[in-house]
Amino acid sequence: MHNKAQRLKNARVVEIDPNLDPALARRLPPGQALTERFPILHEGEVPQYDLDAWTFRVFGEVEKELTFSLEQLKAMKQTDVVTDIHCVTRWSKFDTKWEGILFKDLLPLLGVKPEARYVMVHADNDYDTNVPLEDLIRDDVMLAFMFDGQPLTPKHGFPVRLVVPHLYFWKSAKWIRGFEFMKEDRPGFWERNGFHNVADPFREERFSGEDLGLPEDLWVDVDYD
Ligand SMILES: Nc1nc2c(c(=O)[nH]1)N[C@H]1C(S)=C(S)[C@@H](COP(=O)(O)O)O[C@H]1N2
Ligand SMILES: [Mo]
Repeated sequence: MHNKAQRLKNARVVEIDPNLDPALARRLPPGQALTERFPILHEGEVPQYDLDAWTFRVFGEVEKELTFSLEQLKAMKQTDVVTDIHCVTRWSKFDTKWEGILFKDLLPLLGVKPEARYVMVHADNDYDTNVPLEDLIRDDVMLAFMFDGQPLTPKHGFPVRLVVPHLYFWKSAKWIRGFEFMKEDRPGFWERNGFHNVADPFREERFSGEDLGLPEDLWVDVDYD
C-alpha cells in the first residue's frame, strides 16, 4: 500500500462538530469536517503550459481519436455548477462554484462506442483516475475552467480540471489532458495505491481492502493559494 493511504489509515479520528446546523450536517459525509478554505493536494509538480500547444485527447473505445485545443473547448457551452466537495483526507467544502463544460454536453461530440463503460481520466503530471461512464453523465460533472468566478489557479488545476462532486476528490483530476474510453475497468493512480475503486464519500469508500475506518487531519497543514 502507498504510504499516503497507510498514513490516512493511521491518523486520528475527526470529531463531528456538535453545533453544526442539522441541515448542513446532513450534507456532511461520515468522518468529514467542514472547511471554508480550499486546500491544495497533489503528487508531483504543478505543470507549466504553452497553452497554444496544449491538447486534450479522446481515445480508446471511440469511432475516431479526437484532439481538442483549449480554444475549441472554451468555445463550447459553459455551465455553472454549485456543489459540495469531499476529500479523502477528511475535509469537505460546501457550495463550491465552478464553471465549465458539463461532461454530458461534451459526450455526444465524442463518437463513443456503445461498448464503452469506463473512463480513464488522464492528467499531468502522470496522474490518472478511473470513473464509470455512468458517473460522469450526472448533471453536475464537468470540465471546469473557473472556480468562484475566476480562472483556476495553477495549483488548483489551470487550465482545466475535472469535477466529480459525488466521489472523493481524488477522482476530480487537475490538469486533465484526455479521456480514454474503456470496455473494462482499470485502476488509476490512487486506485492502484490503496484507495477505494469507487470512492463514494457517503459510504466512506476511502480505502481498498480492509477499511479500518480511521480518519485523518492531514489537511490542517496543507498548502493554500
Ligand atoms: N493531476 C492531478 N490531479 C489531482 C491530483 C494529482 O496528484 N494530480 N490529486 C487529487 C487529489 S488526491 C485531490 S484531494 C484533489 C485536490 O484538489 P485541490 O488541490 O484543488 O484541492 O486533486 C486531485 N487531482
Ligand atoms: Mo486527495
